[in-house]
Order: sequence, then C-alpha cells, then structure tokens
Amino acid sequence: MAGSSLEDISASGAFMRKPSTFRNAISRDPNSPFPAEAGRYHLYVSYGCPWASRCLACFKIKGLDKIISFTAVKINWARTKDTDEHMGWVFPASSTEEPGADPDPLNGAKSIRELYEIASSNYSGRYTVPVLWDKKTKTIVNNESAEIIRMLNTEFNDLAENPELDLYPSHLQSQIDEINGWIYEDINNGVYKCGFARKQEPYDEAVKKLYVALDKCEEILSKQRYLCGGTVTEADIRLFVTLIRFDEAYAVYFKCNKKLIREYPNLFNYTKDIFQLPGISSTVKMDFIKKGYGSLSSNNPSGIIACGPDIDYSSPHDRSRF
Ligand SMILES: N[C@@H](CCC(=O)N[C@@H](CS)C(=O)NCC(=O)O)C(=O)O
Repeated sequence: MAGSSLEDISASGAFMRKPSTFRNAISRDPNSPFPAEAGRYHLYVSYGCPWASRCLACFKIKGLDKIISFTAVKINWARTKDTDEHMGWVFPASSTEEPGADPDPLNGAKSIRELYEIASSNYSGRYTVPVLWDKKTKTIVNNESAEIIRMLNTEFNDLAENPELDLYPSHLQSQIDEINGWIYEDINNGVYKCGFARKQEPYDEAVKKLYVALDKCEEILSKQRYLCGGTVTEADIRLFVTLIRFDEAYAVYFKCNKKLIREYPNLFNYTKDIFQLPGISSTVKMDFIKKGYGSLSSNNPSGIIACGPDIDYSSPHDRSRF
C-alpha cells in the first residue's frame, strides 16, 4: 500500500521517520558496481526538502556540476496514479510550468514513485527524495542523503572542481559524527517531530530538545566560525539546511516559535556565512520552501502561505571575526 512519511506516526502521536531502502555506494574503484564516472549519475531533488538540499549543497560546493546532472520536482505533492490515492512528488509537464522544476529528462517519469517502481518492482517503502540514479543500469543507487553526501565528498575527487575541499576529514570524523548525532535527532529531524506530533506530549518533548540543541549550537558558534572549528564540514551543511528553513517555514508551520534564528546572533550570522559560500545560494529557493511546507494540509488546512520575514541572507555577516 503506497503511503507517505506524513503517516509515520506512532500510537503515542510522535513522528517516527522510517529508514531509507536503497543503500548502494558509488566508488572511485573502476571495478565496483557503481564506479564514479562523469555523466553517469543523476540526482533527483526537491528544493523544499532539507535532505535533498544537503546533497545539492555538497554537490555544488564540491564542484560536481559538470559530472552529475540533477532535476528538481514540483513544489507541491500531487496524485501519483489514477488507480490509488497516493500523493507524492511529481514532475512538471514542461520547464516553464514551475521555474526551477523540470520534467524527468531520463525516464519521462511523471512522479518520483515511478522511478522507484522502475528500480524495484516490489518496493514497498516511501517514495522519497533525494534519489541518486544510475543512468547506465536504470536504477536507484542510494536514497539516503547522509550517505550520498559522503560519496559526493570523496568518490568523485578525480573529476570534481574542488577535490581539495574535504567535508569529512579523517581527523575530524569522530567530532563530526558526534555533532551530527544530536543535530540530526534534535534539530534536523527535531523540527519534524515538532511539526508532525499529533499529541501535546511528543510536541512538548521535541520542542524542548530542539531549543536545548539550538542554544548549544549558538554557544559553539560564539567561539568559532564553524561547528568543528575554522573549516567548513558536512556538519555545517547539515545544520544549515534546517536553519535556512527555520524562520520562514518551521516557525510558522511546525510550531517552532519559541525563538527565531534571527534572534540568535551567532546562528543567524552563521546561516548567512554558509549561504554565501560559493554555489550554496543556488540551492536555496525560498518560494519552494515556503509554498512546500505551507501546502502540507495536515499542518495548514487552509493552504495560506504566510508572508514571511523575507530575510536577505546575502547581506553582510560578522563571521570573519574568527
Ligand atoms: N532519510 C531520507 C529522508 C528523505 C525524506 O524524508 N524526504 C521527504 C521530503 S523532505 C520525502 O521525499 N517524502 C516523501 C514521502 O514521504 O512520500 C534522507 O535523508 O535521504
């Protein structure tokens, strides 16, 4: 039975994200099943989705534009088939229908669901983005963003424009893993636990943890430019995708309104700092973010899109003080 993540709610009313299913790896080893090759792979993303956007951000910052292609789906979910009620990501019929979103150039698929069905005839999981697609074998290599960003960081270094940029350097790995752990639980996924809680208690618990974690980030970033010190790592990219959505979407539609990111001096300036790294701003399409979260009928039945503060993240920041 086709479903969506919005239905992943426990009996206690808490949101419980399901694990991803396609977990293969692209490798620099030419004899591996999915060797790193120019032009072979494609990323399917949604500009609204933070998990897909962290892949897009790593892809841009590593300079992989000429090596890997990508396509973004439409802002809103729609029916994926006439024969059932499933709602999910769909492609526009033309590139002008919704600027930024494009038809599927590889398989002519109408929906992300169709890609999963091409890749596996008996797939029963969620039809999520990101999808890392292999054009050669016409299958999904991987649909877990945490793993995709690692592959983008290391496996294409013979082809990337910025091979020297290491977002997961060996001397910082245990620190990055530790930071990723609580940032994922309490912030990246924490905002979803707030937004999709269907009872007061799980919301109260999630929102408390969210602000403890944000306060902790603020404290770290009051002493150093990035989460792990003086250089940007994947931990920063992973935090950034949530921070950039926070004031415009999570504060409004996910009830994360105890404090806004622009009220935290370090977090706010840090968000601008990451936004201004080469390539990153092109991965942020605020209209997709605002309309995407605003169209979740479970959270916003009227579908009214809040006006938003329209923050200029390209304005000067103070992070070069470190
Ligand atoms: N674990 C996945 C999660 C991806 C995910 O949940 N994507 C959401 C969009 S933000 C999605 O595509 N949901 C579609 C659905 O549940 O039907 C990852 O990080 O790659």
